[in-house]
Amino acid sequence: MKTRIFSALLLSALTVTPAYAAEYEVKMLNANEEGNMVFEPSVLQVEVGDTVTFIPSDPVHDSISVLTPAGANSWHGKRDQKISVVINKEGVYIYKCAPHYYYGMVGVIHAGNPVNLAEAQQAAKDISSKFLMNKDRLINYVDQLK
Ligand SMILES: [Cu+2]
Repeated sequence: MKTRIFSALLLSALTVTPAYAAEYEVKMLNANEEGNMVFEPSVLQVEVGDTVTFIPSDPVHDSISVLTPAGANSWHGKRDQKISVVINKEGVYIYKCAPHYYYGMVGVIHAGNPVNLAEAQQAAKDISSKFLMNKDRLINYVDQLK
């Protein structure tokens, strides 16, 4: 019993220690509770140094960065393939699925302070004006970061 409590304490200590870079997964989906053609989670908070992997859970999706903070890694995933990205700068990242861009299939990652929030808000407006559906989606995602 003592061992079990100790293990639980050790495990919780490890999960809150920032020295360990975390790994996150974002699913590329045809639909979920949020709607059609959607990333899950659509807004993801990470720390600088963490890795985000995009998973082709449903077919005909990809992940391509649209806006990244200055000096940050950008990415260009291939259709139906997994891609991992190290989030190396703090700020807001916006990415899209190319086949479903006009459906509003976009997502947001943010790390640390949203240093480029104003730029991200402007980009969200510009990008959303091109969408044929889910026109409020990206603006709502970015609004969550204020
Ligand atoms: Cu897609």
